[in-house]
Amino acid sequence: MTHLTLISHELCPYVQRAAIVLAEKGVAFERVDIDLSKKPDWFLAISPLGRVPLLRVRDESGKEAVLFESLAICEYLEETQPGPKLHPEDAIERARDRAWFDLASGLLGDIWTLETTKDAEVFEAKRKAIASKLETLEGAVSDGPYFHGRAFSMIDAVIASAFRYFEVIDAIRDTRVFEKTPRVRAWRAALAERPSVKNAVPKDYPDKLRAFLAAHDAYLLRQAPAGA
Ligand SMILES: N[C@@H](CCC(=O)N[C@@H](CS)C(=O)NCC(=O)O)C(=O)O
Repeated sequence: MTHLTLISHELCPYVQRAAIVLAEKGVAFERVDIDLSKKPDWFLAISPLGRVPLLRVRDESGKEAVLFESLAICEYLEETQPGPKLHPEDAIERARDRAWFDLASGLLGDIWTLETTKDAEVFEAKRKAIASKLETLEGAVSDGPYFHGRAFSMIDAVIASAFRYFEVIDAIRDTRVFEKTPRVRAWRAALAERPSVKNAVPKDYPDKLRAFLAAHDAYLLRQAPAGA
């Protein structure tokens, strides 16, 4: 049997994509979290870009391959692993979803800056960019509960970690990025309840994310109302 190891970081949103796909497919895997501020030598030796996630794939003969980039890993899992197919059967829908992956990754980039910037203007620009991307998605999402309706699919796995950030961010300071997007709000709520999504991060994820924000002296925290 093939042995899969997901090289991870506890907070990484890209890692969560692969963890969610593995859980949806019911595939056993080992997860190894590393400290990205002190990348181990063994990790640097096998990671072409020095980033997580990596997926180590060891076959029955002991031969090992290392995959990198979250979307490539998700596509590999979809092609090779048992369990439900996560991509739509229709080629047009599949192609569109892959196009939406690009927006989802752009959203993660915007959120990274929103949570790490020390600058008020940058924060506001990113807040607006995120709201605008969510408004674009509002026109594409189904009646729910998931992106394509009743079946959970790859686009759900790819975007869930972006939505999760706002459980912590909006508790500190309401960014109102979901204000004009009722369908995306409902989609986000459905994803938050999905076991594969819940279990893609440790139980103390909110505390760890807050500690990360504090370590970055984030504008988000500095501007938080007293007591938040
Ligand atoms: N495009 C990559 C992004 C992965 C990424 O940026 N991972 C971050 C952690 S969330 C990382 O490993 N950063 C370490 C670094 O850049 O030094 C993917 O989809 O996998």
